[in-house]
Amino acid sequence: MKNHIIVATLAFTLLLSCNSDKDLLNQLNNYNIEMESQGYHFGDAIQLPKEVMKEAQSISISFGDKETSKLVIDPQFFTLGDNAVTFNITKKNGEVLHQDATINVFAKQPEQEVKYTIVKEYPHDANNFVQGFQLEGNIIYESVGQLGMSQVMKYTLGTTTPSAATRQPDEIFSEGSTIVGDKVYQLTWQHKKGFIYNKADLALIKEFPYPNIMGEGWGLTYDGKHLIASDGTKNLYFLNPDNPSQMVRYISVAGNTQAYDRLNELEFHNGFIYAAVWQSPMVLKINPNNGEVVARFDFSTIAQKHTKGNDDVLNGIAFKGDNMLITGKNWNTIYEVAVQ
Ligand SMILES: [Ca+2]
Repeated sequence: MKNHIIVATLAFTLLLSCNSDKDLLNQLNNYNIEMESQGYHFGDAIQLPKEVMKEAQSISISFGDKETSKLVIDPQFFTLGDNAVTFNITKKNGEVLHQDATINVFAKQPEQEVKYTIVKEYPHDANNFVQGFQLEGNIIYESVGQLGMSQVMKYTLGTTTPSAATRQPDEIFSEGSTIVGDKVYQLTWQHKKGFIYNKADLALIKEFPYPNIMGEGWGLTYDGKHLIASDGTKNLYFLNPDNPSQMVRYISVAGNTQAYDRLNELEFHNGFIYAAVWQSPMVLKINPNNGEVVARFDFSTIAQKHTKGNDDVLNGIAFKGDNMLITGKNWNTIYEVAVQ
């Protein structure tokens, strides 16, 4: 009889403990879900529910290979945008509970919504699945994607016939491109390598492997010092043009109320990075120092005319003086827009 009581008591205690662990994790989960939409800013304290704090001997947050016991949004550990973390809660009885969460860190200032007017329209070859797009003088340099159709080309704005073009092998899917001095650099999607061409005739000079951190190649631009590449995440990578396999630094991108990822075609202009967002009619203007989105262009009225499915999306940004040129994958038009 006595044994039965002991067993029953133990089972009951275990059950209580399990229930309280479950409650604790539920509390933490509700809090994390609420904070995911609200987001944090750098320097904010992470104020976990008091029920969690009361039960905890210590709490740490781990991020893959990094771990901190400071409950503060410290830029040493967190990046702008979404951060996949695990909360590790050591209870007073020594038991350790874990819970995964997404912590969003947002930009301090709201994005400015920029108005624009269409100044002029130019033809764009609707066969071109545009992945890289830049204007120099009156010449468009364009990288065209799709297997079996990938190439780099140049043509005069207002025409669609290339004055030079170089095809890639059939297995290559071309991505972003940019001009650096007398060369053109071009990324590939999943081959983890890029090409360098002679700008004058687009003759291939050499290839280079990506730095390991880049999963794929998406967009590419040049700020006068570094190549800036996107890989479909929230990150932009600054590469040394003399050795593009070397990453100098990277930034993560976010706005004031939302994280952005799938950053695609890029353009550097007057101290800011402009980025298309894959499958969105939005162009972001990004501070290259910290990744904060300072302004946003909503091109949905233009994109609606051309986007019928998932592929034919806005993806070309160039500048003609201070006017922006925009086009998209398989669009038949390049738009010159004056922005405020
Ligand atoms: Ca561009």
